[in-house]
Amino acid sequence: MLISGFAFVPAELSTSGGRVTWTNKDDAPHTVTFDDASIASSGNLAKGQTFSATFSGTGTYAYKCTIHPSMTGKVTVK
Ligand SMILES: [Cu+2]
Repeated sequence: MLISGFAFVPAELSTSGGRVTWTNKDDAPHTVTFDDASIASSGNLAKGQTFSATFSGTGTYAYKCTIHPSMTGKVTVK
């Protein structure tokens, strides 16, 4: 998963579970912060930094960048 052009790419990911990793390709810092606060937030990611989250249960997990709240994404675990 990329963070590029002030967007999560792809914005929606479908997966059977496991680990998902985001890499910030922008010069600006971004976060990956889930609505479900039980999933740890990335904190600020500088350019080139990565963040991984592991999903163990099925469901849809919405997230956003807290610095730029118009940046949103979803991970669906089937
Ligand atoms: Cu951002």
